[in-house]
Amino acid sequence: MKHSHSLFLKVTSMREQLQRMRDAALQSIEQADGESSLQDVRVRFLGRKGELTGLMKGLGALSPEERPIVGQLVNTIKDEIESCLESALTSAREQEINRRLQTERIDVTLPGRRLPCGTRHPITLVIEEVCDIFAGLGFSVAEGPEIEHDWYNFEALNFPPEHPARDMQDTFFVDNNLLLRTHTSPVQIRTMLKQKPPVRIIAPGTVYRCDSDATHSPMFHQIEGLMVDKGVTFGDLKGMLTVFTNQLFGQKTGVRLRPSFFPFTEPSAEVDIACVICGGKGCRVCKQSGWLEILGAGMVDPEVYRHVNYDAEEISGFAFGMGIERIAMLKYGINDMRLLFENDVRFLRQF
Ligand code: 2NM
Repeated sequence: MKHSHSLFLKVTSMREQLQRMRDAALQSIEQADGESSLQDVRVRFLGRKGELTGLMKGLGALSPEERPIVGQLVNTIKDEIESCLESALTSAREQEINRRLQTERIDVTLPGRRLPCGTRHPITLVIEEVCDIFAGLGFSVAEGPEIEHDWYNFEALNFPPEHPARDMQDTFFVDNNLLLRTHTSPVQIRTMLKQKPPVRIIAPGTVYRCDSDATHSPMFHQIEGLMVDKGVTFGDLKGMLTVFTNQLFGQKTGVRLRPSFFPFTEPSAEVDIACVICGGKGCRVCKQSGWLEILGAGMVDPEVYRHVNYDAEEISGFAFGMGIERIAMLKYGINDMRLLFENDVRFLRQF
């Protein structure tokens, strides 16, 4: 009886202790604000060093009769705290998701931010347009080095040894036999050395001449063309260039050829178009002549064929060359060539 009375007392005191702990845990859960403070509550009561765990360690001190009674009580309260924590955690997570859905709301139908986008340089635009027109006439694009051997740039093109263009005054020399190409013609020479006729190429690119003033830049751009086959005539040249100028400047643009001279062509011609500014009446741009020179051209000289091992008795061909800066200025109404090299975005954005 004495024994059972003290058992009753001990168990009662443990039960009260456990119930206080449960009430404290449930209150903490109720007051907790969000997932992480709920995790703190879990640590405080159920963690390895938590209050309930501490009490469970005390079970060992109880008698065999007391132990199962209190043990069951501890488990019941542990389960109660745990399930209460679980449901509080679930609703805290739900609340957090709802909060984020409210505050992080985005309108996926809004237009995106535009990336700043550049424009192509007017020189590039003209090169592309000229290449496109000649692509339509069966020409393909060829390229070559900007640093050239004297032989490809002058010798093979029939420039005599004392020609003024070979002078230090006109050409940038890298050393005795190496120079910055003064035209893209060496590309045609390299192509003919590699390839038998028929040849139909255009060669766009940067070229260099020792010349710098209001109307000359030491670095500028050219497109040259070459067509070699059996039976190519001066009439083919004139026809191709007429189709070309009409496509570039408009169907009604007048075209004329004047006799000229180049070391690499014979006969040679200068090609004019009716002034695109005044329509041929005469103005400042065409110096009152009504005509603008835009191309040089001619039938390739047999001396050039000899250098590339072509048989001038078997084939014939024409070649032509034009400066891109001048065409860009005429096409877009640019009155100062320096605008093409300063790269002021306020200018470039207009194209
Ligand atoms: C021009 C004018 C006339 C030309 C000639 C050649 C080659 F390599 F075939 F001989 N290429 N380019 C040529 C002819 C260039 O530029 C005003």
